[in-house]
Amino acid sequence: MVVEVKSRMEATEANQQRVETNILLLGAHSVGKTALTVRFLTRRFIGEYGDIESIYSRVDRVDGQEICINIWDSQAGGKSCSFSDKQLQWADGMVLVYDICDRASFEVVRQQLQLIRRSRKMSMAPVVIVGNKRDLQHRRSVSGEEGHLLAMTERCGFFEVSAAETYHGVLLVFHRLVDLVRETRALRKSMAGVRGIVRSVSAVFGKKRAE
Ligand SMILES: Nc1nc2c(ncn2[C@@H]2O[C@H](COP(=O)(O)OP(=O)(O)OP(=O)(O)O)[C@@H](O)[C@H]2O)c(=O)[nH]1
Ligand SMILES: [Mg+2]
Repeated sequence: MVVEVKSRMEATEANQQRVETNILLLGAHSVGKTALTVRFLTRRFIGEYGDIESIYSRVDRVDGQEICINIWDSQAGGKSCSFSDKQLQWADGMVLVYDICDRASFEVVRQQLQLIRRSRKMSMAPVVIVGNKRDLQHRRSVSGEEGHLLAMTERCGFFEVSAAETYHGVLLVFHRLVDLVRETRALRKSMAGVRGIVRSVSAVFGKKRAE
């Protein structure tokens, strides 16, 4: 079951102009998906989190535009890398999280990326990869370079953060993804415009040739 939680901010600031951005958080069990979500929403790190899969919302102003950021904090089944079609259909962009101390969780992100790139809707979708638990340097098993390389190869954003230690790094992750979603939407819109022009021009010239 997925619980939908609307923040107080969103409830009080109803606005027709508001743009919705749906962000899906994926990654293996215990990498810190809920910790990152809670940090972003409340600026706090609680330490232990329940196992409820939820969609949360927060309203932010980015470049003067009000954006309602909906976050689907998914629940991982063990080291499983699966996710549903429903989640893919819902998402505008994704955050793929691994734990820098857990190599298996990095492999889960790699597999999830492959599955995402193979799906029709998400093949070009914005993705940000996050190596979490940066505070645990002494237990690191995935280097920053490896994370960077994967992100570069797959055209993704990349951050290493600690949900336990800082709010700012976590804020950058979500805002970077919101930016990427906006860029993708603008690109799709301009491509649709060009396709429209091409259609009109071919209709006119096709007609002329037929006359
Ligand atoms: N040291 C450290 N611990 C963290 C950090 N982020 C999360 N944790 C801890 O890691 C454990 C798992 O965090 P969760 O946020 O519940 O992980 P999750 O990915 O949501 O796990 P599932 O919902 O079961 O898939 C908790 O004990 C957190 O306190 C971090 O940045 N540093
Ligand atoms: Mg969780």
